[in-house]
Amino acid sequence: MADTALLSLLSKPIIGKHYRDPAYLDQLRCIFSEYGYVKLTEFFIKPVYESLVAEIGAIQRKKRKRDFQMPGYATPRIMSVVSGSEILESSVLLVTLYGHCELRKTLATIIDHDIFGVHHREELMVVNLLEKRGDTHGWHLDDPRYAFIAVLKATPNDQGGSVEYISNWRSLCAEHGLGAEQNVDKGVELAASRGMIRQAHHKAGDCYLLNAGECLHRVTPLAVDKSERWVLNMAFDDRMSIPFGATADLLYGEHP
Ligand SMILES: O=C(O)CCC(=O)C(=O)O
Ligand SMILES: [Fe+2]
Repeated sequence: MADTALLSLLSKPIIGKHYRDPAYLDQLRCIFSEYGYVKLTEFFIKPVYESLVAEIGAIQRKKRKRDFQMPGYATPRIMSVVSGSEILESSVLLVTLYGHCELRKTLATIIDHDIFGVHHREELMVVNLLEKRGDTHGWHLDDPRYAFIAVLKATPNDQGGSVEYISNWRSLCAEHGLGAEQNVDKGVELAASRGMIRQAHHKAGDCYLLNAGECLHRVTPLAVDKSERWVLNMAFDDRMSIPFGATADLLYGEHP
């Protein structure tokens, strides 16, 4: 994107004006505080969203395929990824958006806490692509607490690619003596038997905010051939610096 076009795009409001309505923000804050998840519809104004789609379309050419079982969680990662470091090297738009004051202020209002960007080159911002039947981003927690996700390509409602999440996962595990990041299948079964797994589906253009450090979450396997789901995940935290596990490097780091 040319510098002048970028400047003119990002010097005006970038987020839909309903996100400046205190009553609406308050409603979103309540939902997020109760569930750890809130859908943000028509979040970016159209020209910003369209530039985002074009930018991710270009960036996705750098994707790397992944197909493995994540150690610890013991859940599948069958997907393609573009890491934070690749995005940092190639997209002024995304880097500028990540630090954008209006974006951070709006998210902080919904989270009800100041937020910081994260200092992990691979994990501060990533692109995840599900591209064929069976592709899935299995159950996990993120290292940073808050994931702001923009959905750029989506599947129809009944064809997989839905987000499932378990609110208060860490407390559930603590209550039952389960490791929150180890062999999560048992805890997921327990949550399922108690009706604690929530599901959300998103169409292209939807965004959502997740307390990804507390809610175990996954994206269900794509159910049909020739379907695609693309997301951009921007990570934030209310702590200035945070500990990182090995999972982000395994998924996004440079290895064959
Ligand atoms: O694709 C999604 O909606 C979730 C992405 C996610 O969980 C992640 O990037 O850690
Ligand atoms: Fe995640």
